[in-house]
Amino acid sequence: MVNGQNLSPKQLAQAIGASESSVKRWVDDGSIPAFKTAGGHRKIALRDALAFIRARGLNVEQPEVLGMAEVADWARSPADRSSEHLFRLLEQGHRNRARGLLLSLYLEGESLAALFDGPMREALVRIGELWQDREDGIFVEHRATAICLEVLHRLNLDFLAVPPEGPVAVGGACEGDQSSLPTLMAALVVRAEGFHDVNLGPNTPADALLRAIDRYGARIAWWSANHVEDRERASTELRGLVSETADRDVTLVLGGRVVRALDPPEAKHLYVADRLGELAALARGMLNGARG
Ligand code: B12
Repeated sequence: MVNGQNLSPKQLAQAIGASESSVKRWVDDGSIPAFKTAGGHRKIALRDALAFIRARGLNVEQPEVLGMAEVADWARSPADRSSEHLFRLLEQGHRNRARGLLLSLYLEGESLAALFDGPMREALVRIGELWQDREDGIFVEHRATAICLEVLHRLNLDFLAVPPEGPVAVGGACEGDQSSLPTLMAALVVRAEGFHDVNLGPNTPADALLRAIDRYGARIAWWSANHVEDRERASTELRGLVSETADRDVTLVLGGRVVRALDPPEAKHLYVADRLGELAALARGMLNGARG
């Protein structure tokens, strides 16, 4: 089991079924970032070990060693990883198995955007249909959301390092919108591309987003609109946000199920997206442009 989120070469070797000397060699040639303890022992941060596993497409034989016991069933045998299966696990409240399925897809190298736009979104669409004809639909929806949040928090806190430097992306869900999943997903997606993310969460007024853009000198601001109380008011707020940001060095990325209904204006610095994959591509493009 991991100690303080750091692994010894021996532990990583055990997890991936490799020899300890191979792992030490990868550390020494720089393939795996590592540091040395006061006693001179090599240590590997869990998130660096996971990045290495994902990048090389390595098989994880003992996920328990990485503190991911819930992945074990999926890692050891070919199992059903479809959105349909995830839906059933979420619907029945099997939190460990649902977490295991999603985290095993992540370990196998699936991009975050693909994970979120694909199985997670698809399973939640099905969950969202339940309340119409089932008495327990709302309870099931809340429980499924909580399980998905657990996965996102795990990715957030344990698996994805926030780059200490680099461009900043800020964002949130619009005022009146209680959704916490899409805006947290957007934060993780831009972070995975190398941005320092600041997620303001659900129910964020445009004015607060504007302040965050200025405070951080943000290059990207994402805004997710999934529910609005008053469409006209939200549309006016959105127009204000677009015009206020026109002369700042920021790209506004709008998404969410009701965003197009708010009739966003045309603007050079504005991008309206249907999927998080588009946000990932835009963030990647901006960083490549900055490097090139
Ligand atoms: C979970 C959920 C809730 C939870 C949210 C909890 C939380 N902490 O997040 C709670 C219980 C609060 C909730 C409440 C309500 N909900 Co609700 N909810 C859902 C559910 C099941 C999943 C939403 C979700 O998070 N999906 C996961 C994300 C990842 O997928 P997504 O939202 O589709 O977003 C994708 C894209 O839009 C895009 N995207 C989204 N944002 C952004 C931002 C950027 C920048 C980019 C690039 C892309 C992007 O990428 C995402 C991934 O592909 C949906 C079902 C569904 N079909 O979506 C219903 C659903 C959205 N809810 C619905 C309703 C009606 C409501 C309520 C009005 C119910 C009520 N009467 O109170 C309230 C509104 C609350 C409010 N003020 O916000 C309806 C909306 C119907 C409609 N006509 O639009 C739905 C569709 C259920 C249904 N089938 O009827 N809900």
